[in-house]
Amino acid sequence: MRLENKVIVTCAVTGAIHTPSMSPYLPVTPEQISAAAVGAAEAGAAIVHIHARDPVDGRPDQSIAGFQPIVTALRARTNAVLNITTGGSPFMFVEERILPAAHFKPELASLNMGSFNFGLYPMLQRFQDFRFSWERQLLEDSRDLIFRNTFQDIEYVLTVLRDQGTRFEFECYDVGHLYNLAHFLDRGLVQPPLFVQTVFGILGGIGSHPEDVETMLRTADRLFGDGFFWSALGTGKSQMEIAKLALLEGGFVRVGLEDNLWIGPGQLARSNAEQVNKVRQVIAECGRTLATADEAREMLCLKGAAATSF
Ligand code: KMH
Ligand code: ZN
Repeated sequence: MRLENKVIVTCAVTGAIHTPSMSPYLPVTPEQISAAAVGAAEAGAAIVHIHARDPVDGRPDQSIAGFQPIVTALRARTNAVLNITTGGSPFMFVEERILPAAHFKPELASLNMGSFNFGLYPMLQRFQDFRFSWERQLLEDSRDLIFRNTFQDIEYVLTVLRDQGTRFEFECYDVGHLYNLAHFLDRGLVQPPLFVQTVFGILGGIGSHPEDVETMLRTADRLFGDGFFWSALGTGKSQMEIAKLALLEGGFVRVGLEDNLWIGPGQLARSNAEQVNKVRQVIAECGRTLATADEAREMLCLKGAAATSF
């Protein structure tokens, strides 16, 4: 792993996993999503990871029109690196998921490195009252959900976005996904330094035990040597524990309401910035400092905001 004392904090402000009835603080409209991202950047996030939603009912929306007001507002209001999702919702096909990143040509886009079961239905135990029928349905339907990211899908995203100079947040949810990334490295389809985002605690992926973190880090170290920057995200209540483990090992962190709605036991986070501020304290306790957006651009070899199409 490439070691840096500076920490790149990514904040994923809304995602496609949580639903509006789960938290009144989940950003849904373009105004809420862009305000959340600006707030996260002001709190210290160098990168904001963006999804869009239908402003009326909060459904994931991967249309160019859905992203347009968000990226336009962010370009005007923050210097943070905009990372546009190509994961979209795990229920969508890759042709739909790639649309906003192919159109807006961001500096950074997410890329999911393998297919796996994506079980959201355990959240039905915690949340029972939903304002919109699609919310319960989404959780129920995840019993039979495979988040499809075949070699062909990955190669498609890689080649379309690479030709426009977009680099990637490689999302790896299990050990095999690191090997898939190594396969694309061997084929020359991805270039170091790789920005490897290891994801812990999705039902269907690796767990969030410290040994799971160790396994992912050691495997990535063996496969990529000093050719990668490591970042980690823990879902749900594991968020800050995983962040601390990653920070102590020299990694970067991702927080945000996409992956965790909470700020403490039984206490909903009132904003994305609140989680960024919390992880900043952990960063300081670990003797590390925050990377600015421009420092993140330099480390990750990004093309710069001026070269995007928004
Ligand atoms: N919520 C993450 C675990 C993507 O946007 O490409 C999944 C994600 C996928 O971030
Ligand atoms: Zn995402």
